[in-house]
Amino acid sequence: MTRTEQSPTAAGSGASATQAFRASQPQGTAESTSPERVSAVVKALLDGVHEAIRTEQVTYTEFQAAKQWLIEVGEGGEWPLLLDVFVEHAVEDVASRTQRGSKGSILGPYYLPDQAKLPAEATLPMRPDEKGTPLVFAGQVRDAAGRPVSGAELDLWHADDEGYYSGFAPHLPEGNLRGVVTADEQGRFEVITIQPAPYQIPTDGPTGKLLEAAGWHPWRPAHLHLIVRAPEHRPITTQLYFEGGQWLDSDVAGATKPELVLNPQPHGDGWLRSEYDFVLEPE
Ligand code: MBD
Ligand code: FE
Repeated sequence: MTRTEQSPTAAGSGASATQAFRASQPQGTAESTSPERVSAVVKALLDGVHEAIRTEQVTYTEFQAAKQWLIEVGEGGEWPLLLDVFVEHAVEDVASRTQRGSKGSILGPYYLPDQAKLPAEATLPMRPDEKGTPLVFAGQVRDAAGRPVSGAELDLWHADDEGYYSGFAPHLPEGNLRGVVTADEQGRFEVITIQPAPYQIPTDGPTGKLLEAAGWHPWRPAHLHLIVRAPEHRPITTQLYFEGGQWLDSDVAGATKPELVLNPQPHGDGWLRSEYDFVLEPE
């Protein structure tokens, strides 16, 4: 295949993200919501839309352009991307109000379940010639009382040195830079990977077109995604960023928090090493 045929497209990653989301969902969630709840939330949402239309005196031309654009969001499979970039941080903010333990962040559209199971000291699956600064990511999982959580799982995934995620870019092998690490007796883990690049929202899809039309940049700062879980503990979905990283103060997805910034140190031979501990609260 030529480079052009292999290049990730917005429509390609959108379709994959839509498919991954569908596969992750239990059936019947909408049916179990009471009419009172649906009415309250939808009314608040519509009130917000009507208010924006009146305040900004939105014209028919603009209304029809918005309709056209929304149709394209669906056709491009970009609902997961659009919602996770612009909306999920507010849902996570609400969820985090009842969460003690380590800080969480948004899941985003590129999680895939059932990745390679790895021991406490492991290297994430990567290509033999994987580009990027090697990074050792180590730490310990403890409970609210400070006791090690033996056998906790770290489900890890991140973009490569060009900002692409395996499973959502056809040129990358399945499972690249993804893995489920099981911590040791002491809740400790030490994972070798590479430092990811910042992520750019595809500019050739409807989300990218909106960003361009609004004059907003399409970037997320470089980040690691994690779900940390253990039996009888509330799982933590989070992201870790890199001190001094570009876009850290202007994440397009609004998903950074000061507690989630790593400060990797030189570890010899051009490698970096960073430690981060997690605290899980009881379920
Ligand atoms: C990402 O990599 C991501 O983490 C989020 C939340 C949205 C788009 C791309
Ligand atoms: Fe991401």
